Amino acid sequence: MESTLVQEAKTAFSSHYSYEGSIIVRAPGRVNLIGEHTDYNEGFVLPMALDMYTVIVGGLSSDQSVCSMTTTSQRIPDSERTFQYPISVAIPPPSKPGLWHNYVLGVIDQITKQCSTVKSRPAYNLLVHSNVPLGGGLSSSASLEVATLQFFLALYPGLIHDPAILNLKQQALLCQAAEHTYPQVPCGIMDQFICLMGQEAHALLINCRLPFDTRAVPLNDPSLVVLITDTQVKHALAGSEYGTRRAQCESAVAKLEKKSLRDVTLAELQAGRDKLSDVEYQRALHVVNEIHITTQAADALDKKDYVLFGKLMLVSHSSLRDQYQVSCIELDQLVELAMQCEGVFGSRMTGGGFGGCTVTLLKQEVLENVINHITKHYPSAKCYSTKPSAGASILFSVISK
Ligand code: GAF
Repeated sequence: MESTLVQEAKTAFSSHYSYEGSIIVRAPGRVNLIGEHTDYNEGFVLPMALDMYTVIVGGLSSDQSVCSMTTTSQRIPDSERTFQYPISVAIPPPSKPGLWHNYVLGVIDQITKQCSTVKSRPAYNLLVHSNVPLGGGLSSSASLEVATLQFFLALYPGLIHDPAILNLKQQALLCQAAEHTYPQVPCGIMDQFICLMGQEAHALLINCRLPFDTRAVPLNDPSLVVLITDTQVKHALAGSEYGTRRAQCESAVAKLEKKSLRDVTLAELQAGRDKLSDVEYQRALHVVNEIHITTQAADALDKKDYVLFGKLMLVSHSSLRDQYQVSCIELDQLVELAMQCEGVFGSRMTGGGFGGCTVTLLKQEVLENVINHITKHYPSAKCYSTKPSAGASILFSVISK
């Protein structure tokens, strides 16, 4: 049976473009359980794909000369919801940062650059409909990029066989490159990987160093809940500080004369402390510890040792707050509120930081109490009880190849 989200997307497409879409694709959002700001340091991350999705419905454009994209998102001003360009011109360059269509154009730009075997790229219409909270640290951006790639895999004849994107790792790297060049966010690879490779009932331990090995970790205990709590705030710092943190890590690595922070042990970091500024030391300390506890946490989950997993979540949160300094009052408050409740194993901020969401591991039997407690003291918090889901897919396509 089709989900409500897909039905809404189909209806929105036909009412906007006055014909039925011939392709439907979707890509999930994600929550990272542990391993924050480690991906661009070649470390480990442990995310899971969510049962929240970006759906794209679309098809060939009726006049074959204009490409058009539109979104149903109410968070985007009316005047910016639709974007069009003639197929005869080159793909428009990135426009003002923050515009949603940059994510779609970035993927098209990378397909054009990387997928040389594909000659025919007809004009299209597409509509984006999503229930992944925008800017909430649940990877709405990667979810849109990955859904966009699925859409063009279905639309462009032969693209699915292009050697540049035959496997999911290549597809994730293409989407990451799109995010670097169009929205110009210097993100790591975690989000695109999990949006493509998520598995039902599993979290995914990703080794963010070539060749990017992954290990599925079962997460299907019915007595357990992964609760996401949205602060509903996004501080302005979020954009610029991400790049600053990356630069601080790179500078620390250069001074320690290593290839990446993945190669630095705690003892080496302490021995090299004099070479680093205090800020660089604190940043590196977070990364080195976080990489270590992420693999420990994956092992704990394997053994269903939720007590240890919860403790490691708290260690991660404190380090993100104190050493990496990417938390904020609202995230700290939500973690504290969750930890005041019986039956909660652990809680931490998730994603880039400076707002967005926390992730909490708790017993199913206390879920209602925990939500009541959190929303009593933080009334604007939005809570989602989630389960690990599968990665992106083409749900429907009737384009002839
Ligand atoms: C954002 C980035 F996109 C990821 O690559 C990752 O670095 C994360 O912040 C922090 O762990 O989601």
